[in-house]
Amino acid sequence: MLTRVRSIHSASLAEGAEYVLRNNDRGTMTVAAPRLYPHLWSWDAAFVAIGWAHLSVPRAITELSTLLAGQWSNGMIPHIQFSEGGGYFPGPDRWGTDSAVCAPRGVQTSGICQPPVHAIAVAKVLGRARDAGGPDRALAEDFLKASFDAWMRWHLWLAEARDPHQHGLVEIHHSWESGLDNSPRWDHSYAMVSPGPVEPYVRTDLQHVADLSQRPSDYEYRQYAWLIDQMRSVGYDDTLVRSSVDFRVRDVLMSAILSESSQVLAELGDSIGRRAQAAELSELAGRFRAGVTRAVSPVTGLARDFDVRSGEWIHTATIAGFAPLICGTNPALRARQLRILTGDQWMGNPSLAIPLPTSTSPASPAFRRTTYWRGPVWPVVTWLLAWAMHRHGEDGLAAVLRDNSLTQLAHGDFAEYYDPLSQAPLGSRNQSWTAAVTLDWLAERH
Ligand code: 9WN
Repeated sequence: MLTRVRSIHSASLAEGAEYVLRNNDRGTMTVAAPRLYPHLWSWDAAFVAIGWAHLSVPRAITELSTLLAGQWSNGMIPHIQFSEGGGYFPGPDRWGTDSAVCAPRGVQTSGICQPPVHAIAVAKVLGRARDAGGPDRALAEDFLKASFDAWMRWHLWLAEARDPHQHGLVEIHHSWESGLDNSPRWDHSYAMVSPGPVEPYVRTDLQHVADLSQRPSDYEYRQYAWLIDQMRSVGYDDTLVRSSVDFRVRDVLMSAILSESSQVLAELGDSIGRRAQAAELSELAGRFRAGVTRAVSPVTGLARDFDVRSGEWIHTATIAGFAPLICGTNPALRARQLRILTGDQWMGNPSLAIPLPTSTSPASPAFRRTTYWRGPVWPVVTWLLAWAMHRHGEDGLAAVLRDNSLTQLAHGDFAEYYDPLSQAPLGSRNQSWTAAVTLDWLAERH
């Protein structure tokens, strides 16, 4: 049985989180981090909007509107929308999306996507606005009505372009699309990506972290650049990319997020009388829920990704294995997954300083305590899990996740990720989404 670690939080933690968001605010977009990520990232923007909703509902809506300004005509919401500020590799020139038929004009974006957590943000912002009432409420209701079709097109694009044969799993073409960039769940697939000559580039990320081993390796970056060059060379055309890119994996966590977000969007649609669209979204949620449940290994009880090129399931024990807890599944599997999550291979592992879900199981040979998505705890992922727990009726575990996270965050550095054994902050500091989820958790506790 997991214990809840008592956290001493104070108004100053909320003040610190607010400072981070305001400091990273560039007017109509919040950069993901002040130096490491000086642009708007798609799934970051959703979490950031949830944070903003506690400070200003209009500002939260601006964030989501800015994000939508970058939407492609096929429905894709790109993973980066570039600000005026430079200093990030790969920047707009490397992506070269100007030549992509579907890319928007007048807004510079990358050419891939990220997990569709946005409907969750719309629902959270609306919930907050409804509580506030008055002009905030009216603004948020109007925003939902005005933006509903755009969110719907985003979900339909994922379902059609990334799951054309209806496996109930979203196919990704770069590990950046998963948001869990160098997770060991991708090692099998990257072993088959042998970069040819790539145009020269300079990594900017290494200028902003003290310990380079916390970031992906140079070889991994070469593979990342190679995949971008491959997609750019076919103009980011959905069909051509699928038939030519060297990385093709059905991502089980992204699929679970699409499923649950589609259900949330269906509920939002129902609330504004868009019944036919709501029914279509619920059906989509069911299709991806079934795909995620089918991806579970009967042996380990964890969900697996599927490598399309080799035709193999990927068994590495990462946080993605708990995808069914995000989108709901049958009661027996749910009970089994909850036992695993709270057991000694995961949150109950005696080596952990605080019982929290790590990005890779601390009992796995692939676990690296300080390397990016290979082991550290990411507060934003904990938030997503806690949100899902709450939504599916596991309020006790949701509260444990929240309180233990607030303990982890108590120092106010708002790090991108944390060493699960020592609690040392890692990666960027003053990361926007870390501040945003802190604000949401603090508000929930009041
Ligand atoms: C590449 C912004 C993003 C997050 C991702 C995280 C990291 C980018 C990078 O930062 O990725 O997209 O340069 O490493 O992995 O989840 O959205 O915070």
